[in-house]
Parts: sequence; structure tokens; C-alpha cells
Amino acid sequence: MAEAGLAPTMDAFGNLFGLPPGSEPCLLLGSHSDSQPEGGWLDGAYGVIAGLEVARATREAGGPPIAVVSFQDEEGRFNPLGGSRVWAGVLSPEEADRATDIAGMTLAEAREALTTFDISEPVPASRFRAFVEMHIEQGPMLDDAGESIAVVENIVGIRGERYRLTGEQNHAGTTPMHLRRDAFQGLAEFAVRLNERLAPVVTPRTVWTIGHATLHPSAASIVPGRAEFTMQWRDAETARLDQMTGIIRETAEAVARERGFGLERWAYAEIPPRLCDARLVEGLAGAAEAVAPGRWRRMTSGALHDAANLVPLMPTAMLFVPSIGGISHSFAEDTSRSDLVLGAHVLACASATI
Ligand code: HGY
Ligand code: MN
Ligand code: MN
Repeated sequence: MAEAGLAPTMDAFGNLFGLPPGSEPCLLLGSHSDSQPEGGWLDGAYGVIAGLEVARATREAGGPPIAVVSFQDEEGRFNPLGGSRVWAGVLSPEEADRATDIAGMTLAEAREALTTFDISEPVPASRFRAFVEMHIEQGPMLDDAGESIAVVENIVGIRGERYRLTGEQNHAGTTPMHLRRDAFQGLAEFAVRLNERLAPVVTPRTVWTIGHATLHPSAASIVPGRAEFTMQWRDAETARLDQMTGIIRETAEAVARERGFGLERWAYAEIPPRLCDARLVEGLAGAAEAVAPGRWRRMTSGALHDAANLVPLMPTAMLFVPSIGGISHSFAEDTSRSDLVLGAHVLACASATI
């Protein structure tokens, strides 16, 4: 950032801004640079580096000042989109700090490692006039179509809850099947029954995932007494997210009741669907047509992005480049070098006009 003529500015939650000289509200580019366990090399980082390169090249060409941001904890080790939610004021620092990672460390404890940095006051949103996030698609649509750019028109909403099913830990050899309160069987029945109950209310774009699950005590000769798991669902429509919330909770309660389990639930994320700024979208579309005529499309983002938290604060939009094979959140995540460079060209062209 310093080499690009930007003042590196980190806030107490690890959001790192590169600020150009002056105080005129300027365009903000960027994304996040934290990653998922076994995450790929481009998710987030591409948007930060492409933003930095456009800010540097624009400055060297005597163009307008451009700021760059790398938001913290987008991937939700502690809080999904946590850094930008705290920065946008939609998640209180106190609540954010109470969140724990799957190893049980709180964000408050993890943030102590930041004390070695020169921490600044939060950068006010009024410093920026618009935000454009460059990102990989993380899905198959561009790659399947042989296209190189997507202009994102809207971002789906997400809800997430953690559940704990408590049955009865017992001997795996002496406990007859009909006497067991096997927490894994409860989780398995929940997952199968949920797929059946959601089928009538979802679309082909709706998704729901049990991505993290642990059994206690997780031993081959012990009937598991406890199952803890995350439940996450996403859709572009708030009404459908609400319907799904009801079905998910009712299904968990019914399985617990029928099998005599204890059931506990904690909500951990709720980010509404967002529309990108229409004027910015047209500006990005113009740049895509100029740089990659006929090889771009408009689309919905099925992944969540920090841009979702900036929509209420300033005109916000996104650009995607293809993910080879649609793979992401995996070491296999990749994008062709030519598409990475072409994406930066579209971002530079758009940044000069929006
Ligand atoms: O899960 C997401 O949508 C984002 O990649 N963290
Ligand atoms: Mn990302
Ligand atoms: Mn991600």
C-alpha cells in the first residue's frame, strides 16, 4: 500500500485501509485477505491486489485518488463478514468480540495479537463515495459459458445457526438399538427430513449447508451422546429465507421431541439480500463491454461478500472473473492468468468512469 502511495491504516478489528492523500471522498476498491481452512489463493486476495494495482496505476497516470481496503474475518472464523460488519456498524464490537472460533478462542483474545500494529481510529465511511469489490465468481457459470467477466446485480442473503443435540452417551456393544438416544442418528434424520421439507419452498438457486459437525465423545465404541453442527442457508429473497428459518427450526424441534433429545440453538449470522447500485452496475457494464465485448454477463452472487455490508453506506457494486471448474473454498481454486489481468483492466476502465 505504501509503495502505491497509500497510507496503511489498520483499525482495532484488523480492517486494513490504504488511504490516498487528501480528504476528498474517493472511490474505494478492495475485498478481504483472510481465507477459509484449505481456502484458495484468490478468494478475497485477488480483489485486494487488483484494487491496489488499479490505485497504483491510476496514481502514476495522474488520475483521481483511489483508496483500497482489505477487510478482516470475511470468512467468519469468528463472525461471517465480521470485519466489514463491525466497520459498517451492523455488528457491535462487544458482540463481535464474544464470538469464538471452532477451537474456542474468542475474537477478543485473537485481537490481542494486533497490539503489535499501529492501530488507528476507524476510517469513517464518509471518506469514500463508492465501493467496487473485485472477486472470483466461486461458481461455474462464467467458466461453463467461456465468458470472462460478470457484473454483479445483487448478492444473496445468508442465515446461520449453531445447534446442539443431546442424547445419551452409551456402550456401542451392550446398548440395544431401540434403547439408544444416538445424537448422530438424530443429526442424520434431521438432515434427510430437512431436504424433504425444504423441497417445496426452494428454487434451484437456493442453498443450505451443514458444513461443520462434531460428535461427542467421537469414539468408535461409544454411542455419541452429543452432536453439534452449523446450519447455513442462502437465497436472494428475504421471504424465502424466513420460510426456511421456520422449517429448519421446526424440523430440528420435531426430531428432538420424537427421539427424546435436548436441543439448543444459537443464531450466528443474518445478512439480508442486497441490490447493487444501478448507476455503478451500468458503469461496470460499460467497462466490461469495452474491454471484453460479448464475453461478459450480469449475474447474482451466490457467495456473500463484504460489499453486502457497504450497500447501505455508499453506492456499491461487484465484478467477477471466472473460477476454473467453478471450484472455490478449496486449494484447487484457480483462474487463468489472462482472466485475472483482464479483470484488472475492466476494474481500471470502470474506476476511471464511475
Ligand atoms: O461463504 C461465502 O460466501 C464467502 O466466500 N465467505
Ligand atoms: Mn471472498
Ligand atoms: Mn470465501
